[in-house]
Amino acid sequence: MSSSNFPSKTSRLSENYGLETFKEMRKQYKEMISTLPKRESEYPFFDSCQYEGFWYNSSFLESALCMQQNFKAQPSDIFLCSAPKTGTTWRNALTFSIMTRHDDFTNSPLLNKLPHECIPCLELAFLSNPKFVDAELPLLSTHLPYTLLPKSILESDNCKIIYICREPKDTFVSWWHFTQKIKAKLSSKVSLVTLDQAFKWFCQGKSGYGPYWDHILGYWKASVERPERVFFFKYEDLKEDTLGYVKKLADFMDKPFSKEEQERGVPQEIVSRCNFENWSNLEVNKSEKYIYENLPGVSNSLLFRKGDIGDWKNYLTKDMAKFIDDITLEKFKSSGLTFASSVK
Ligand code: PAP
Repeated sequence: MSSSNFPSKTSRLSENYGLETFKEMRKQYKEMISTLPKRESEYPFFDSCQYEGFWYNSSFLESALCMQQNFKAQPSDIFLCSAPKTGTTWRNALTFSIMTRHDDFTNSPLLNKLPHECIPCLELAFLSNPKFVDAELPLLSTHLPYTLLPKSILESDNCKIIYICREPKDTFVSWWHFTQKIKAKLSSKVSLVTLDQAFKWFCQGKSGYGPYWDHILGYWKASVERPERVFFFKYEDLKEDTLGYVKKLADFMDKPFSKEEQERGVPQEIVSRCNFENWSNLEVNKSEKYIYENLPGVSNSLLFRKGDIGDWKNYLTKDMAKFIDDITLEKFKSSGLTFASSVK
């Protein structure tokens, strides 16, 4: 990737940041986190705890709290935010491709790495190596709810947020499959979570980074208040008009396609490279390699399942669907936000 395309920058870590301070900070947060309400986690290797209304894996929360103090957003930064299983991988591949389109695609890191590895995830970077957030490209990703983003992002007049969300029933089904597969991979001795149990957790708001509806609402409200800073869109709309959204994303990122690029079909090229069929068939995306050292069981291939809209119909009873739809209607009433399949 050529560095000339991006502004030279100072570190995104606070001046007084050092490994010792970081270790000390984590120790203090660990103690605080040990006092929080807990529940059995859908992931076999983490505790789940509740903090300021949202459920987190304890280690991610520890890291998110350290980041709140130490992460300094830069004016040109773009934060790719989403709840899990809502289209993170696809949105990240598209935005990364838009941002790096002037480089030769045959050398693109996306051909050998997941978008997750090309774009630092805030809470995971702080868990393993905080210096990852000093990546050259001004793209960073996170599953954190709006309220837990570092203050330097919330208070910035410049940096931008791109948030993708997905219809709640499909998000639930995707999440359930994902967590089941991780458990199955890790050990045949780990008991799997039934669909009914997972459904109960999800509806009670206890899925990772949940309540899912509150996660969406935080970013939705921010996008209504500051549309020039927060771009909010839905997985379903991206599927329906991928080309239109690639252009809208490029405009929002201040990287609009020139007339000449449009004539050469550059936006179409990005759409077709990142579509589910092409993307999921890359060797790297079929790999059983684990994405993160500290997330055992999460292999690249797990991020690609079907990529369909309405797959919930294959798993949920009518009553279950109505139950989720009722929550969606209640939570989003008077917000102006709707999902087609939840509207009665
Ligand atoms: P993450 O939170 O673990 O990063 P995320 O990428 O947000 O996961 O969501 C995974 C979903 O996006 C999967 O949906 P499914 O379980 O219903 O199939 C996955 O298949 C889908 N997905 C991944 N890549 C693409 C793509 N290029 N186009 C459309 N959907 C995709």
